[in-house]
Amino acid sequence: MALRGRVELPEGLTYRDEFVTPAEELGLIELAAGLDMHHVVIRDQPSRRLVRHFGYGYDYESSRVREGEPIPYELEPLRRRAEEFAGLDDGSFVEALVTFYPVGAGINWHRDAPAFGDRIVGVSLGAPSRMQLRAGEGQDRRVYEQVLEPRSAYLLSGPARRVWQHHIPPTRGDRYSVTFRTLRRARAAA
Ligand SMILES: O=C(O)CCC(=O)C(=O)O
Repeated sequence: MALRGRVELPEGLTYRDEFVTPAEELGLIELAAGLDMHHVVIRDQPSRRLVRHFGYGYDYESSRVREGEPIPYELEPLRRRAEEFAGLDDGSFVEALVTFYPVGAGINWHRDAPAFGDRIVGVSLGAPSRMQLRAGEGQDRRVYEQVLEPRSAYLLSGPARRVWQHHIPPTRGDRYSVTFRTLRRARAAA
């Protein structure tokens, strides 16, 4: 789908290439490929992408967050690196979401659930893809497209997280992502 609007870098979007090494990428893909993942089902419609939540789970039907199985130790170094990238203390990222996008899968326009905190880091593995972002309506529509190279990471914070919507158009190759999120409740209590 064509992105129409004034091109503007969203405030709060930071992108970094080579966030993980090729060897780390291979290990992470191996880990992700071995996971038992499930399709996201929203209003009886299963998504093409597959997910597995750690730390906290997200119920897409009720929009509720609930505590789930612990983040696997193999993801801990990546979690810590993502926290440093986001300027967060050790232990801030309490949720790790592993997503598999087989060829042709993407994710629709959305903002991440308000239950999650203000800083979100996504790490891309496998096939390259694009993240498109949009904000505002009509004449005020602003748009941006960020290529997500394999091994890269992005940080969504501030307006890029709270105001802008993002989506990933159908991928041309198998892509994995690991998304780290804080909990608003946990941050408020800290
Ligand atoms: O795969 C990605 O990098 C984006 C994931 C995402 O937007 C989400 O799960 O809400």
